[in-house]
Amino acid sequence: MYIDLRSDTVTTPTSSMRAAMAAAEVGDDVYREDRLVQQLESRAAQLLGKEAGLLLPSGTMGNLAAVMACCQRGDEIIMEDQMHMFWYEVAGIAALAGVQIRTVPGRKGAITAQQVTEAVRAEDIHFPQTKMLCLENTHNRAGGTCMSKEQMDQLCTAARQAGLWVHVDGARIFNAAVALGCKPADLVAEADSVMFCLSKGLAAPVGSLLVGPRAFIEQSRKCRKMLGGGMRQAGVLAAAGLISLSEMLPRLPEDHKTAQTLAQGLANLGAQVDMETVQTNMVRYKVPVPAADFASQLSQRGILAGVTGPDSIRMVTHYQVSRNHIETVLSAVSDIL
Ligand code: TLP
Repeated sequence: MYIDLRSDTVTTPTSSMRAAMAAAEVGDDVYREDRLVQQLESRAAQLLGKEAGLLLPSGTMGNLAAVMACCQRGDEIIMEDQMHMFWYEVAGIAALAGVQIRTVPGRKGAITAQQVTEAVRAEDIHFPQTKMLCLENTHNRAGGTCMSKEQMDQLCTAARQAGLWVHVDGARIFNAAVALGCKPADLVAEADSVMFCLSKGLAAPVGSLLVGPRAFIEQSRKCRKMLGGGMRQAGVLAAAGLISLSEMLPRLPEDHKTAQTLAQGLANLGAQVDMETVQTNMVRYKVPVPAADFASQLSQRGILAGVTGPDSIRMVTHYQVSRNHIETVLSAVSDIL
């Protein structure tokens, strides 16, 4: 068995999830007859203080459905230039929604209200219309960093003044809330819609939720269908998702502690870690050897890490990574470096 630190997406369902999945009573969710899906959607909405929720197969589809529900083809949306929606969603926003992304440079994943105001297009025959501001919390490429409630609120105020919709890619929003010591609903109180993933640190096998106002969610439901994401007996997935929220969410602080121990240890061994960015369950760092060689030497020792650049590595902690595993990882890194 490998110690797999490539991502928290690698987590496998817990035994209580498997039992709940086996026992799940299901219906056809396109006919809106799956009670477990409905239960999960309303629980998700309630946790984030929004009216309604929608279960989707992936975070990528959740973000895309949100953009499609809000924008017309030819519209423009604003986001920080390292966001997942810009880097890793196969340009679906351009190719499928027909929407242009306007990027703004950030600092550790955050942009300022002034940058938002300046990026909004004026009324001009030549310009697209700005429709949306997208934010990412926690921020993946910045190393799992959090934007505080104050930062989020300021950005939402600037967006609202310009008549923009605010969508949060909150794939790991509960990690952010834990790290900030803030209620998840408070953190996103001023945002219009939020996507979060069950299939990352929350360990469900499949699934993401989009939450927001009821009319928006109904529009997103149509977009999900158009994208081929209408699911039938999805209650087997919702059963696992409900356990993600009840059993896995409260243990996220453990992953943050393991990530701290890992990051400190790596820094002591000469890896270049910006400790300021180690706020949740991710550790991004640079190594003084080619990252691909480093990762392959780790894998020979039974450890998997993500190669994120010529000299950059990402490690993500999750419920299948224990304190003992971290010791094993640090001793392997010590051997290699
Ligand atoms: N992130 C994955 C990879 O795609 C990079 C990972 O291993 O971290 N938003 C954010 C912030 C994400 O980190 C991810 C997945 C998504 C959206 C997309 O979710 P899925 O994989 O469910 O489409």
